[in-house]
Amino acid sequence: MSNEKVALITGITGQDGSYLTELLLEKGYTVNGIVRRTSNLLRSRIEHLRRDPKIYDKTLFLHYGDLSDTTTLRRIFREAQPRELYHLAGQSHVGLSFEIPESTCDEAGMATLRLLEIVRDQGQPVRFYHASTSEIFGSVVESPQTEGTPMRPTSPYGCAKAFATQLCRVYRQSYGLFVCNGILYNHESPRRGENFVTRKIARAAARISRGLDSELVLGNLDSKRDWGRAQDYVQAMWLMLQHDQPDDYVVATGDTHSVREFVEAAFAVVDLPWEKYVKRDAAFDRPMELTRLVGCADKIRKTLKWKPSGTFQDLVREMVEAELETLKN
Ligand code: GDR
Repeated sequence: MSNEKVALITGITGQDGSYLTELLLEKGYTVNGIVRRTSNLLRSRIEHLRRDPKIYDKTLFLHYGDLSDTTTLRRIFREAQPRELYHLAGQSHVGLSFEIPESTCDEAGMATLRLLEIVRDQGQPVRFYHASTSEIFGSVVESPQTEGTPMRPTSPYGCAKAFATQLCRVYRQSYGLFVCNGILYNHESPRRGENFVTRKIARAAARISRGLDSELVLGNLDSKRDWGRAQDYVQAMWLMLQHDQPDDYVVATGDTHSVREFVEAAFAVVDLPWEKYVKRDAAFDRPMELTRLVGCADKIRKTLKWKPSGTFQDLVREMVEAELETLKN
């Protein structure tokens, strides 16, 4: 009799994958993660778990694989026998998706199709979480956006995610698979990749305050985003797969702030005048920019009793303080 609490995560070394792994391990799951041969496991966000002999190869297993390699993916499914699949992997930088559109679309779009096909062939039912995104809404027709807002993506990444989101719906309706789209708005943490704007700002504020850098070069300061905490958002992913019905949910705070406000708040933590250090460079602008995205999370709040924690100021402080802490080492 197989253990019911077995999860498989694609993108386990990413921000969300690492927090989700911690959450599932706490809940008594056996967690399997797919990692690329090229992943730098040594400095990865799950290194503390990999070094823990009570966890690694006991309740946490890593499998080498690639999202373009169906044979290996099928082998991993056979070995791990997962009951829940969290599909988080893929190139997720919107700006970069204009420079490498083909690989972005293959990872965000086609890989989801491959996984849906594999899940469809499994002997045991597998609950499937797909990491969808607010980027599917693109040039929005309404604000705030809900699960019913039409998809009008404006980047290669957004287009691929829209394709994958709709495919998940098709597989749910056509084959009765338990597939959920988590339509997540921006979610941040000290583990955010360094080329996303919040981490870039937090890191620069900390380094400038310690005299290690002298300026911060950014793109559009007027863009507004609905920024939440990654730790809360992985909780939402898990809740979706525990519900009795598969469905799609917007996960957001409902509150927006501009990039400029993030900068102001971050430099306030280190008590420096931001105007002195921040420069603008159009090289960081995107060919098409979404200036305002804000989500309505009423459905997940009501149905799954999820809610975000903390304030925008708390999030900025947490990120800047984490950067200051790393500079001590
Ligand atoms: P986003 O996140 O594109 O919203 O996608 P990002 O942090 O990259 O950009 C947010 C906003 O900041 C503006 N900006 C800059 N962005 C970056 N990266 N670097 C800069 O120097 C800079 N200056 C200004 C951007 O133009 C944008 O308006 C994130 C990703 O995690 C996606 O994978 C995810 O799907 C969505 O959030 C929800």
